[in-house]
Amino acid sequence: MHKKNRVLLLTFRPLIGPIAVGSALRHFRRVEVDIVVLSHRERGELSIGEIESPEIQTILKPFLGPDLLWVGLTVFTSFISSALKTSALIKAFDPSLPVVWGGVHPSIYPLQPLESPWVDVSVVGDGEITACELVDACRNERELEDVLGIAFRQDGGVQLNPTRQHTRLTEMPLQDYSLVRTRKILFEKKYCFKRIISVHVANGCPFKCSFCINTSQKRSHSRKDPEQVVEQVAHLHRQYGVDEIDFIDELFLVDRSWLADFLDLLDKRGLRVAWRANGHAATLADRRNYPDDLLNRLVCMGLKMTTMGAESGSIGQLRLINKTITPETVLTAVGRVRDHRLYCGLTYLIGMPREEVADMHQTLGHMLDVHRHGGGYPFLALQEYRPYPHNPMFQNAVAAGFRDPDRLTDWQACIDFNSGGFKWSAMLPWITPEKRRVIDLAFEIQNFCNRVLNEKWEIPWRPKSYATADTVAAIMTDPLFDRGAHR
Ligand code: B12
Ligand code: SF4
Repeated sequence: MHKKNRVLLLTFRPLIGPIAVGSALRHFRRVEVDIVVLSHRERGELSIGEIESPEIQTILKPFLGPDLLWVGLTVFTSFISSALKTSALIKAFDPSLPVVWGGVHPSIYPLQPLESPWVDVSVVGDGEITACELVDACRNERELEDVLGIAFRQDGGVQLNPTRQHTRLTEMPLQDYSLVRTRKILFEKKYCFKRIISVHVANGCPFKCSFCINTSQKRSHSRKDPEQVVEQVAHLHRQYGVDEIDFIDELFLVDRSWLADFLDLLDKRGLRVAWRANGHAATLADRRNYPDDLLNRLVCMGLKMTTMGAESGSIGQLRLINKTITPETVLTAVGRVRDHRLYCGLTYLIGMPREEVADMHQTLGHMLDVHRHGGGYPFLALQEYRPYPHNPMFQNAVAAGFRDPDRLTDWQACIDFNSGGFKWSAMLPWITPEKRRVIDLAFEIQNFCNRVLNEKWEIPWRPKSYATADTVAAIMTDPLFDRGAHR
């Protein structure tokens, strides 16, 4: 009989969660781990759409075997259908092989995965230690009742165990990227750089924006020590010769004393790697507490780009979302970033429950202001608001008529990869046809502002055509906005 000593982790592209879980499993339980990406990318296409069973089967087959302890899936809401198809295929291979769902969707809605007969365990929140304890359970060394942060089926019903504390990142091993078996996806061809790899060094965020998933998940801010991060960078540099590292955690650039230690260590080890990281406009605009010397040093030590949340051009909305910035703060931060010859990304959010057409109009105007102020170089990323339970904005969404689907199949019916993941207009009752039109115009403005970088960086999803300056001027003087004159 085969000794069961392997865990298969499947994902539909996000890699960092599975790498964190897989590295912990290797380190703490010494099991074999295969991380496999079920994506069209594996045949060379950059698509985030649905993946069908025959294709899943082809990618999956070589990795299924009698030595598996359990199979885990990382599930974002938009991948529920793909995750269900995959789980069904695993159960068809071996009905007794436990299927575990972790990641964002099970963390927000822990009981929903168990509506499917193909899912055995749903993992809530951080998964490193939970995954290890699931290995213990498969080896009959622990009862599922004793594994914190899971939901599972029992006695014809479903049991939800108490929540697990957040992972102490300083106690976690180096992230082992070699566990990823489907390599084409390891490096993102992102922007103009060729071999760019995502690295995650911190959980949560010190800010408390009312719409944010970090606020929902009450993830307190914690991060690895600078020594650990520099070791990770050195390792990736050695092993893969990466061109650039993308620090994906929420606010890499905020803690000055941590950053100073990090830069000293990079310097001491002579590591010359390009990198990008997220910042916060409130910090980057603050010349006194975030002096030019520090920005200069960051640039000298390889920082190429920083992204920050602008969210809205309306002061009222910024207050409502508890963003601790004004539109002016963002312009100041953009100016400083521009002066230091850094690329700058700005994220915007549109379509929140108490956002009027006038607020949206101000956001459109702010995007154009940022574009001009940054000399045409800021890269804008506009997203439509999506409600997450357990944060203050969610209450507003519910008050405005939002009902989050309470069954997995209902979520499935909302998925639409052609409109950013979901059928937003149908789901968010406050998005009137008029607001829908403004949101579409906002995307036109975004594309207009991104034109230079879209082409320079050969962004794969860049639009085929762009609005002209005249069209943009016409948009901004559209009678649609008359009623919503700036407040
Ligand atoms: C980085 C990131 C990305 C990167 C991923 C880069 C990479 N190479 O992995 C990119 C840019 C690719 C990306 C894309 C998208 N993203 Co994204 N992304 C994030 C972000 C900022 C961090 C995720 C991350 O890696 N965290 C670090 C890891 C360690 O944490 P984690 O993923 O939560 O994993 C832990 C647990 O969840 C658990 N776990 C995870 N998987 C598993 C599996 C098992 C078996 C177990 C036991 C446990 C477990 O254990 C892990 C360790 O503790 C989050 C926001 C956030 N703060 O979560 C959004 C977020 C996850 N993304 C989101 C979305 C919507 C998307 C897109 C669909 C957007 C779009 N429309 O294109 C695409 C998906 C495309 C695709 N095919 O994947 C949403 C998900 C919403 C939802 N309800 O599912 C989030 C929450 C953003 C948001 N606020 O809306 N994303
Ligand atoms: S939106 Fe950004 S700054 Fe605000 S809580 Fe979320 S991650 Fe933090």
